[in-house]
Amino acid sequence: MNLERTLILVKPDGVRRNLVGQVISRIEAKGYAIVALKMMHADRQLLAAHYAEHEGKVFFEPLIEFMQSGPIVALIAEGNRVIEGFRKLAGTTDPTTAEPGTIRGDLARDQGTKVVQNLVHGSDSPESAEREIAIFFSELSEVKGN
Ligand code: IDP
Ligand code: MG
Repeated sequence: MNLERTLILVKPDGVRRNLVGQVISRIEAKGYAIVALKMMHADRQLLAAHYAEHEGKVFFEPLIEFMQSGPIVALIAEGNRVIEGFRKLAGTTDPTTAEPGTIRGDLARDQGTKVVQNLVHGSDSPESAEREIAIFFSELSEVKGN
């Protein structure tokens, strides 16, 4: 067993296009469990922490702005090898070349924008998952006072 948790986001384009249900359906149909879920409006500070690895890249500012352009849905999915499994379900970053059958390959395309709008985020490693879950679901890891 390699039971893992991963952070998944439905980005603002996914919420705007009413694709939240389809994304969740694909996660559930694959057999992963959704163990936490919320709709929220992410602020700059949270997004800068989440995307810290991309600071300084040309698409960083457009990415942070885009991610604040509307509500997002954040969820934690759990299952054996779910980190790798959801990345496969999502497809590659560029939706133009993402394989048909994947979320990005079936439902997204290049809109010619500065930042690629590709509907979903999924953690890329156990370390990223732990870090990102702590950022988006800090209420789950807060140490309870006595
Ligand atoms: P990932 O979401 O597939 O893990 P990352 O490389 O972590 O891709 O990039 C984070 C997000 O930044 C992507 O999902 C996409 O929205 C955007 N992005 C990544 N690379 C580019 C690029 O070269 N041009 C425009 N936007 C990009
Ligand atoms: Mg990434």
